[in-house]
Order: sequence, then structure tokens, then C-alpha cells
Amino acid sequence: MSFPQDFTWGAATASYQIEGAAYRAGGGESVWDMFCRRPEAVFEHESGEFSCDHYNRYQEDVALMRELGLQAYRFSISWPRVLPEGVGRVNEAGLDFYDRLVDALLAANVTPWATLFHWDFPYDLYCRGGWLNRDSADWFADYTKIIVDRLSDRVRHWMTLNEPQCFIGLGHQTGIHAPGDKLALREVVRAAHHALLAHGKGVQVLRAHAKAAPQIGWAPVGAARIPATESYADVEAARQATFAPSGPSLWNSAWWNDPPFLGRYPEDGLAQFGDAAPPVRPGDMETIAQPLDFFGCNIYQDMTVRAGADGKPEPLPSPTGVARTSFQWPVTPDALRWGPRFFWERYGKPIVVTENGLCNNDWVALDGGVHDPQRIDYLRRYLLAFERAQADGVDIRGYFQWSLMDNFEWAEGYKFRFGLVHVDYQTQKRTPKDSAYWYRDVIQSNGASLHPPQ
Ligand code: IFM
Repeated sequence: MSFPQDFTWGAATASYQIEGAAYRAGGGESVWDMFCRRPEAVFEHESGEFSCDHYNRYQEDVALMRELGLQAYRFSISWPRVLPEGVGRVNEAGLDFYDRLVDALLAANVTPWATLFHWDFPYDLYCRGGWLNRDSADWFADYTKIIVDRLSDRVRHWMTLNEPQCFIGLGHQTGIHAPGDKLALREVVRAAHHALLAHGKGVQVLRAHAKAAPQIGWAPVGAARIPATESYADVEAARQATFAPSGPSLWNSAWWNDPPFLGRYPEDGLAQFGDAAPPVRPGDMETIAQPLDFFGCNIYQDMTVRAGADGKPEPLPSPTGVARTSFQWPVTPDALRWGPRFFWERYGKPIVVTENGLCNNDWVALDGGVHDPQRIDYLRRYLLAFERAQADGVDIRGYFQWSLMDNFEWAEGYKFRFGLVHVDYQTQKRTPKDSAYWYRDVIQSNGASLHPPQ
């Protein structure tokens, strides 16, 4: 087995998590700046105000990417850094930053993959109703146009939204992420519909205005289910469970992906949501269902199911003492085999894993290195499972490790470290971890080094 010859190996980050606050450089505030001010919202009252100071240190960071042999870098653009009020006035310094970043990446032979929205929604637009306001889709399209006009001569790979399950579900339903709202299901579904419309309108803008032929996808949570065995019944049960409605939550792969890829909401989801149905107007589903080039998915963990006596999916509890990350997420490498397979079968688009990685409590050892054998083992297991997906017939095109460097982990502050590169937040010193060099070998060998020598 091996990865395809033109497979893309990269690493990912997001603006609010690494750059340092947009408002300190002429940009505006985002809902995350607002959320971090709220008492008890974020671990140790931390915020992304300084974070990795990537805004000022991007050249050093691009040099690291080159040293590590990354072929591609997935970053996100901070909407309020470019448009301080979310619409209207452009902060040229903000746009210039992404311009310079893209040039630096290309000079280092690292292909830029840009995400238009990774959660730092403009504060001023939140005050105008945020995602609950149907205009949010047009605000997003206008913002996209500005980015596309400026970067699309050099950026060819685009993702619209990152993990709508989180910024809508955690941000507007459970309230544990910004903006911290706890809305009733009807409003959550409404906000979700507007996010889907924003995605569709963003794709339309990209297709109409991109100067270099674009490759467009998006990056939802790749929530799937792993079959307990490879029996036909268990695989079928896992497939069914992957696309089944998820009760009163939107943590649901069909709800989010059927509209953009199939042009409709899933019937069983609509039935379950009842009165809380999305406010679909004529033409909305056509707007949402723009042709896409790849299916991006962020996959860290999944649950296992088997076929019950009636053939229906039956969840299995995690085995006692199962390996867990610092987040307490179970380590389930097969998520990277079955998730891509089920998404490929249902949506028929090439799969790019837009995020996958391990959070740990890494530190700099007395010898000056950062030794993270668990991350190496985790990545190796997951990548072998992803390679297995290809053997199952899935068209796999790329893999982005989350994350290039340690960063602000949202409500968890800085307590978890996901990076290939360790960041000392006091000195801003970057130290590549053992896993970074290990990943360099994986990239250089196009995955062959994952297999032990015979
Ligand atoms: O850090 C996040 C990222 O912003 C979105 N996907 C999951 C990562 C780890 O929690």
C-alpha cells in the first residue's frame, strides 16, 4: 500500500489561534475577543490576544514549514482583521498581511490552502444579529470577494467554513464557545441555515472571480461511526449511524453535508426537528449546493457501533482504560479509515483530511528537545488507517496535521498542545518536537516510512 503520487502533505492552523489579536493591528474585534472577556468562559481567562504572535513572526514560521518539508499549509483569514466592522471599510494592513504570507509560502515552496472562516466572526456583525440574520450570507459573500480579488492569483485551494458544527453548535446552542449563546433549537437551525447559505454564496464568488482556477471544498467535523467488525451487518450499521439525525443537536454529518453535496436536507433530520425546520426560501438549496472539488473533513475520534439484534446500530462503550488524549478524547485510529470511506461513498468527492492530530502536555526537556512519542504513535496509527481507506477504494488526496504549532485552544486556553512545533508563550521561542522531524520523514517518503522495515 502507498499514498497516491500527487498526495498533499500539510499542516493547519487558524487565525485567532495563532496570529495575536486583529484589533491590535488596525482590525476589529471578533466574537472570540468578546467571549474571552466573559468571566469563567475560558480556562485561566486566557485569550488569543498575543497567542503565537504569528502576525509578526510569520516569516520565521514559514521558514520552519520549509525546514519541516511541508508541501502545503492550511491557514485561515481573520474576517475582522480585513474588515474591522465586518463589512465596508477595509483594513489594508490586514489584507497586506495575508498577501505577504502567501508570497512567503510560495517562495518557500509551500502551497497555500486558505480557509475563509475559522470562527473569528466580526463582533460588529454579531451586534447586528450575527448568523441569525439572513444578511450574514451576503456579508460573508462580500468579504469573500475582497479576499478573492486580492489572493486568488496565487491561492488556488480554498475552504469556505471550518467546522460549522462547532461555531453554530458550541457557539449558539451549548454556549461553550463564542459567542456563548444558548439558543432554542429553532434559532440554532436558523443560524445553521444561514451558515450554509454563506458557504454557497462564498463558493459562487470564488467560481465567478478567482483569477487562477480554484479547488474548493469546506472543512466540517468529519463525524462518523466505526464498525465493531468488518462484517456486512456492522459496516451497514456504522454507515447508517454516521448519517442518522443526532437528536436535538446539530452534531450530524448528513444535516451539514447533504445540503451542499446533495442539494437537500435529510428527510429524517427534518422530521426530527419538526417545528424547528430551517427557514428555506425558494432558491436557497440551489444556492447552497454549489459544485465542490473535494470533501474536507476534520477527524480526531469517533464512536464504535455494531449491528444490534434488529440490525439497527448499537453504540459500544469505549473499552475500560482506552488510550485518551489530554482532551480525554479516545484514540480511535479507525476513524480515519471509515469516516473518509462513508463520506466518499455518499458524496463522491475526493477526500482531504483537513485536520487530525493529538493534544498532549508537551514541554521542553532538559536536553532542549521536545519528546512526544505519543504523538508519533498516534499519527502513525491514524495515517495507516487513512492509507487503508485508499486500499478500500477511497479517493484520498491530502492530509493536514493539526497543528503546525501549539496555539490557543479556544475555551481550553493554552492548556493543551496540539503542535508539531512547541511554542514558549513567554519568549515566543519555537522548538520543533520529535514528531515534527518524524513527520518530515513521512512527507519525504510519501508515507513509506510509516511501515516498519521488512
Ligand atoms: O483547535 C481546534 C480547531 O480550531 C478546530 N478543530 C479541532 C481543533 C482541536 O480541538
